[in-house]
Amino acid sequence: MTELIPAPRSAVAGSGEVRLTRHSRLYADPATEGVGHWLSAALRQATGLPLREGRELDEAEGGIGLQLDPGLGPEEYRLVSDHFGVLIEGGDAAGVFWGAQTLRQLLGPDAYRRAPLDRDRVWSVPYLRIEDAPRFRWRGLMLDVARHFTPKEGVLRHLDLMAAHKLNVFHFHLTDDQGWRIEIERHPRLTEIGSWRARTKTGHRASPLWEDKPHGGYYTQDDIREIVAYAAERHITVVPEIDVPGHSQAAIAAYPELGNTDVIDTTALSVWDTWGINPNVLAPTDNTLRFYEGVFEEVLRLFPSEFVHIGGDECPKDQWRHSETAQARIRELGLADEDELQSWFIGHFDTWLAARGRRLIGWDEILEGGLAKGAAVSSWRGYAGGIAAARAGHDVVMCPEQQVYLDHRQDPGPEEPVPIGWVRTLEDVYRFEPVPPELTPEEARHVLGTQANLWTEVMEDPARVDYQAFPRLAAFAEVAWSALPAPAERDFAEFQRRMTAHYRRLDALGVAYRPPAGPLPWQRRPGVLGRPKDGPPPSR
Ligand code: TNX
Repeated sequence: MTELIPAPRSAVAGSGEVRLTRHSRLYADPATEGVGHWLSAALRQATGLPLREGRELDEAEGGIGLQLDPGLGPEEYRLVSDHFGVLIEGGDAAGVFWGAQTLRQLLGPDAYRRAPLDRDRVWSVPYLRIEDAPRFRWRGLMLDVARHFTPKEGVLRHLDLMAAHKLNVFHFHLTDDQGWRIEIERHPRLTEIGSWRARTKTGHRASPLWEDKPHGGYYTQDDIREIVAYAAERHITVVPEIDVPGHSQAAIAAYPELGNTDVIDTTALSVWDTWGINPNVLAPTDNTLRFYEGVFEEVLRLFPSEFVHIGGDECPKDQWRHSETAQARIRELGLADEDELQSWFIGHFDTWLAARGRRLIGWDEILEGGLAKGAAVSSWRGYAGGIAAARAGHDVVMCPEQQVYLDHRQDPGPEEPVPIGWVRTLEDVYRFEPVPPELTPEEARHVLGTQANLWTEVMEDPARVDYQAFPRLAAFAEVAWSALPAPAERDFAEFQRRMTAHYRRLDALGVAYRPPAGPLPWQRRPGVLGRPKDGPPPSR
């Protein structure tokens, strides 16, 4: 009946349909006013209908009503379409918003367009009753804007695509060796120097090819405020990531004193132009701590999210091993080794964030050497980190690279344009289970949810990002939202049947997804850019 993605908890069909006409009104009770504005703007542009504001629910007859129902839980909604019109009720405004997304799907693919194709067409919603609520409260997407920059418009577009899939956490990977993308007023060189690199390795780091063209860009603080506000209107939380103490070469290129100056000449470093794990990490000095406290102070002013991501991944310890300054710090703190030094570094920011009412989240390496109490973990190197963290009482976001790293190829065939990483097909993603069976129900409560990650080393333009993200993000959204059975029992054929309708929505949205039959000629890249064999991702 309905071809909704993600699938709702329950949908019961009636017989008949609501027709939206020039006389249809949209009523939103005060608590859902923001959703009303979003929905009327979206539907007005797609349909050309005026959808005037109703002043009370009765006036919405033959139209659309939005209101809260205190009997429903967070993000839960009920959508009833019958002879009165369409009524969407939610436990909170977010629930009503997800109901509004469902309504858009019910109206058909052209409801996703920005101008009507035909002003005379009839818009209708079948009579039905949908009851729906998410499985997880963290339904995330990470976008790496450091390796390849996505200008602000592209970020806003990702937020729209997330909303259409009922995803609600945007993990914004803002800094890395290859670029610093957020304006920090007190440290202007971070963007003056750190946001541009002279050239870029094409494809896999072992590739012999370079693109000899500067690449860069950054978001001003006003851009960030706009992005955060735009996300909030879509009930999406933006979690910023400032990656420390590894993945920091762009920052060191801008401020050489942040690096291990007693080991290498950090003034010779520039923003990195290739991929992999970078040896040039932050020095564990007071100066570095004060510098990054300044960065985080500005970050906290811009991002109201409970969680702040501090990275913590892939921090090689060689420079610390050879640095007299780092070794002196280890001795002075009575630490056992460099792993504990990293823990101390992360622990410093955990305390610092907690004192400001925020919670730290980091990649699973932050577990090594002990983790502060309230900190949460993004489990990326498989499930193991997440299991260990949940057992130790830490909250977890499950994003194992073997399952939901969308930079990895989605077909074993030689024609796949980005032949890196493990093969993860649409079906593999559909059968991904965020809660590992090893966890007891008590431990499993620490799994806040799940997240798909879009690392962009091999995604040099927006079309390539779309290709890697879709259609797999649709399968991921269903895993994150819907109460699916165990992986082996999931009905992939039925999902694919619904995908037929969903591809039409993606078409209307202008998403350059991977076509079900494989890449088109223009979507291919020469094989030298990646490694043809299955295995761990060669981008590192
Ligand atoms: C690992 S996931 C990384 C990223 C790379 C990615 C490529 C993580 C915390 N670190 O820096 O972009 O693999 O798949």
